[in-house]
Amino acid sequence: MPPFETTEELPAITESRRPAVPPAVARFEIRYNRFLDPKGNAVRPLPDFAQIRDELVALYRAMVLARRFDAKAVALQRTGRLGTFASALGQEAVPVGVASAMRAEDVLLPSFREHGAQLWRGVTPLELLLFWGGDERGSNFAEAREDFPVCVPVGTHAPHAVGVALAFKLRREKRVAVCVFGDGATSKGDVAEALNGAGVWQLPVVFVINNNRWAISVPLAHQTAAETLAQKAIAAGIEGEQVDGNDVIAVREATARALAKARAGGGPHLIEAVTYRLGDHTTADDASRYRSGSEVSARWAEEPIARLRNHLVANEMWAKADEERLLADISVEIERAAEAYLATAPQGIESIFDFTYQTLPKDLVEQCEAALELAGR
Ligand SMILES: Cc1ncc(C[n+]2csc(CCOP(=O)(O)OP(=O)(O)O)c2C)c(N)n1
Ligand SMILES: [Mg+2]
Repeated sequence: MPPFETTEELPAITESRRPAVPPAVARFEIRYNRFLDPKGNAVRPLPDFAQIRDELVALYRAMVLARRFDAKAVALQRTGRLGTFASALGQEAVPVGVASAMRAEDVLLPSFREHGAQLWRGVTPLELLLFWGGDERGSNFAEAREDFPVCVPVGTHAPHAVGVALAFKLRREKRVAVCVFGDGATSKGDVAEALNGAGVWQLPVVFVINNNRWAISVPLAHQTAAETLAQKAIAAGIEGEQVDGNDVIAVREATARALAKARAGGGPHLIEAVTYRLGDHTTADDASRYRSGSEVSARWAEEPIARLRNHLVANEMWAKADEERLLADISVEIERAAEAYLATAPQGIESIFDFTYQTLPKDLVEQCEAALELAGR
C-alpha cells in the first residue's frame, strides 16, 4: 500500500527547474557616506548647512578647540598635574559632527574620547580638567545639566541610553538620547543588548560608533570578522550606516538625519564613523609597542582638521589672519581653564565616598573613617 494517494500528477523536478540556491528571505545593505575627500574637495553636493561659511567655521573652531584642549591635557599629565587622559587626536570630527547636530534638550552619553562633543554642548574646559584630575565636581556640569558624565567602563552607557530614550518615549518628549562608543565596545554584550532593546521598543536613541580602528592594542581585524560595524544594527532591526568619520560634514549630516527620524517617532539608528586614533590609547599607553610609525603617518593624510581647512581656504572662506586669530583666542581660553584648574584646591579624601550613595553603607563609613585617619584628619 502506498502511504498516500495523490489526485493529481505532480510535475517531475528536473535539474533545470530546481533552484540552485534557496530564495533569500531578507537582504541588507550598508551605505557609506562622505562629502569631503581627504584633500577637502567636495565629492558630492554639500548639505545646506555646509554651504554657509559661519556653520563651517563653527565646526572648524570646535575641532581646533578639542585638539588644543587635548594637547594641554596631555602636557598637564606629563608634568604630573593631571590623571590618565584619553586623547582624541585625529578623531575630532566625530564628537563635533555629532554634537553639532543635536538640540540642547537631547541627552549626550559620551565615552571617554568625546570632549569635542562635551565642549560643544557647553561643558567647560575647566570642568573636563577637574574630571580628568580626579575631582568629581567636574562632572557637575553647569550647562548641559542632563548630559551624562564621561563613561570610562567600555560600553556600559549603551543600556543607560536605552533607559533615557525609554523615559523620553513614556513621557512623550520629543528628545533623543545620543550614545557614542568605540569599535571595541561593539564586542560587548552591553552594546548588543542596548541595540536589541532599542529596536524592540523603537526608541528615540542614536548610537554612534567612534571607530578609530584600535581598542588599546587590539586592531579592528582582531575585534570582529564582520565587514562593517554598522551591520551590527541589522540583527537588532535597526538601520545602520557608515560615514567617513574624518569628514565632519558627513558625521553631522548623518547624525542630523538620524535625530530627525528618531524625533519623529521613527526609532533608533546606528552610525559607524570610521576614523583613526593618531595618538596613544591614553597617557598610560605607548602605541609604538604594537603598531608601526608608517601606519600612523599614512593616516595623518586623512585627518579631519586639515581637511576642513583646505576646503575653507579653497572656497575663500578662510585666510591666514583668520587662522592666527582663532589659534590665539583658543590658546587664551585653554590657558585660562588650566590656570583655574591648577588653582582649585583638591577635595578632601572623603570625597571619593560622596557620589555613589545617598546614604553610605556601614562598611564604606568605616573605610571612609580609616582613610581620614590615614590622612591624619
Ligand atoms: C568594562 C571595561 N573593560 C575594560 C576596560 C579597559 N579599557 C579601557 S579602553 C579599552 C578599549 C576600548 O576600545 P574602543 O571601544 O575601541 O574605544 P577607544 O579606546 O578606541 O576609543 C579597554 C579594554 C574598561 N575601561 N572597561
Ligand atoms: Mg577604538
